[in-house]
Amino acid sequence: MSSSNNNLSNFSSPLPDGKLLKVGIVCAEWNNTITSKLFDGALALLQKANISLDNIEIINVPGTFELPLAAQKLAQNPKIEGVICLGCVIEGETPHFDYICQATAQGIMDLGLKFNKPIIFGVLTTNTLQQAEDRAGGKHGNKGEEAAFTLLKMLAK
Ligand code: DLZ
Repeated sequence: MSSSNNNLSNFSSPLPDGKLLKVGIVCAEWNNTITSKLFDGALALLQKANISLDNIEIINVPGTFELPLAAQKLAQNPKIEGVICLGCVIEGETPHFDYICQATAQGIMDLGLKFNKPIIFGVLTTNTLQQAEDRAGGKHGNKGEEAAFTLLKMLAK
């Protein structure tokens, strides 16, 4: 179901408790006005789930394409149980959108399977800036919050 029919910040199940968890966030700087909101949403949700700032490792990377490499660095740490990857790719005039989205999604999936840890795809892939704003704390909720909630749900299984 598309996020326009399904608010990203409305969760149908209770928030799992994360008190004993250590997790990572990797956030892309490209489209920073959007990714900073995804980051704020993810961080707030993790803290609401009782994860202290000391137990959240944060890495910033230049763009979405660099997310898998930084997430791998975190995933290699046995103390880190899962990683949230945050980025925003907006379609432009050249085919960069397809290359970045495909490579990043594949890289993130491969990492999760390789390390047997949840590595969450908190990446907006939109046609317009407006669509990204709508999903970064706008009318369709916040993809960063949704990614953090997904991580907690996967770790609670
Ligand atoms: C190059 C590029 C372009 C055109 N667009 C985006 C984008 O919309 N979102 C994003 O996160 N990153 C973009 N990048 C940067 C790439 O992810 C990567 O950082 C560069 O290709 C590295 O040279």
